[in-house]
Formats: sequence, C-alpha cells, structure tokens
Amino acid sequence: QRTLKVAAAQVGSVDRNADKNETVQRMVKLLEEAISQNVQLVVFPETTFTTFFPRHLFEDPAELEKYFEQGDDITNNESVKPLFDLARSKKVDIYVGYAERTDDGRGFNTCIYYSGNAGKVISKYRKVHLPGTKEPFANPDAVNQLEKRYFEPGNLGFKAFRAPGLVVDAAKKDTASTDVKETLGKGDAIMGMLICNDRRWPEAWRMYGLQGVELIMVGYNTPYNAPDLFGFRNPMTPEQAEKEAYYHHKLVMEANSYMNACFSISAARAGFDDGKYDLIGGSAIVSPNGYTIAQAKGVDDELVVAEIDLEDCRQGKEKTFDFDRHRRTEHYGLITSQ
Ligand code: ING
Repeated sequence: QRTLKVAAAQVGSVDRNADKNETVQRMVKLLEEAISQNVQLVVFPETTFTTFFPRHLFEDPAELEKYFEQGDDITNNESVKPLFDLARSKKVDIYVGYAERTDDGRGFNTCIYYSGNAGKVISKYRKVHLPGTKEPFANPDAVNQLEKRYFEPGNLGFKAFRAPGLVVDAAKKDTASTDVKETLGKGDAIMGMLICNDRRWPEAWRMYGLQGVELIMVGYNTPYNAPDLFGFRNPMTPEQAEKEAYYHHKLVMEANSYMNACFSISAARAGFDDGKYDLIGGSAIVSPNGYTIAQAKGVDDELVVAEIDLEDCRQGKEKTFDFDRHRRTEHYGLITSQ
C-alpha cells in the first residue's frame, strides 16, 4: 500500500492583461480547496500565471517580458510567493508551469516540482517539444503558436526524481538507489514531469518509463479552433475541432500511462482567454492500466481529485511492460539516430 491523494488544478480563462496577483489568488484558492480535502500533491497547468501568450506576436520586448518569471528560482518572486508559502506551510507538493527567464537571460517553457514536505524545489523540467513556428503567420488575424520564438528547447533532459515524504513518511529512509528493479514498489514515489506538447511524444514518456516512474505530471494549454493553427486552415467546424482535441488529449494520456505502467495527472489552462482564444479542459487522472479515473467537467477553475495506490504500477512493470525482459533495444536504433 503506497497510497496518496492527488489533484489536477484546472485554471480557466486568463486574459492577456489579467492581473497576475488575481491569477495567483485563484491558484491559492484551488490549493486551499485541495488542502481541505487532504490532497498531498496538486498539479497546476503550463504557463499558469499568465494568459497563453505564445499565441500573440509581441514587437515590444518589454511587453513580452511581462509574461516571464524572472530568475532561476522563482519561489520568492513577489507575485507568486503566496502559492509556495501556502504549499510549504501545509506540507503539500505542487507542480507549477511558467515561462522562465533565467539569470543569464534565456527563455524556457518550464515547470518545477515544489516539495511542501522538503520546503523547496526538488526538480525542474524545461519543455523539450515546442510546437508551432518561429515566425508569425502572414495572416494578421491568425492565432499564432510562437513557442519556438519565445523559448529554447529544454536543456535538462527527462530526469525522474523521488518526492520525499509523500507515500513513505520522512522518518523511514527510502531506498537511496533509483534502480527500477531494486526500488520498484518501495520507498518514495518516483516521478517525472512533462509539459503540454511533450505528452504527444512517446519517447518523452519512455525516457521516464525506463527510470521506473510511477507518476507523470503534465500541464497544458491546448487550443482547438485557431483557424491557422500551425499554418493550415482547419477544415473542421469548431465543434469537430473541439471534439478531436479532447479525443487526442485523452488518447495520449491513457495510451502512454498504460505503455509505461504509470499514473498520470494532466492539468489544463482552459476556457476562452480574452473571451475568444479557446483552450480545452479535460484535466484528468489516469491509472497505470490506461483508465481515466477522474476528469474535469467544465472549462473553469476546477479541482479534480483522486486517491491512487502506486502499488498498482507493479502489475504492468513486472509483467506486460517489464522492459528488461521484453524490450529488444538492438532493433530500436532509428528512434535515437534519425
Ligand atoms: N499546445 C498544444 C498541445 O500540444 C497543439 C499544441 C495543439 C498541438 C493541437 C497539436 C494539436 O497540446 C502546447 N502548448 O503545446
């Protein structure tokens, strides 16, 4: 029995000129709701503190800068500090996605795992798979996707980590080794973080799967009806495009959780930013057998909660997806060489 209570904190519309303090207060409210339900881990979305700004072309660098969090460690930044202070005071762990401006001026689409138990950031991940284009579409009315313009591809790889004090109380020493065989089903939870488009790339999940992860966390902003999304005119009606975007989100979360025998928690920035830029909801918690066990109902701020038992990963990791026994890496060269 290695049970823990987890939640996805879906955040509804955030307008282009929203007050960041107000947005952080909405996140604090979701965290307080989670705390009232004895939730131990809360996953927030991608670029949660602001609107999904890569949809806009900014000519003025000073305006663009407003959407980034400054510095290598943001947890004491004025406007976002309340969230991390609450997490630390109540010993709740949180995943938070944000636009990172490093001390040496680089830009990444980043998320951090803040351990309320340890009172500090214990892991950082920078989004590897950046969708969209570097240059804006010719059509001035197009909804852009300029992550390749504003961010560099992540340079931290896919590093699994162990979250102290979640399923094994801090007193009991968890096994120091992260070797899958030795630690499977023992010690602190082994986790991995992805961001949005990453979830559509099985290689990203498998990198964590090979490290024995039991839980993957993903924040996302997924539009569906931007007519020029990625440069092609969307032939579908808004209803068809919306239906397909929800289907593909569910498909990749369920399939990849199943194929890596791990739980996953996905948290959407959802709704209609500035009343018109659509983003799907669909925040969900998926089991290692690929079943969605809890999901958001709407596109507003919403907490999606489930009690999970990390032991449920063992069935997959020791049978169907026992990678050591079944994978034949001598045939997989193309995956890393092409
Ligand atoms: N957004 C989208 C995502 O991968 C996208 C981009 C939308 C890709 C629809 C394909 C289809 O969910 C981000 N931020 O990656």
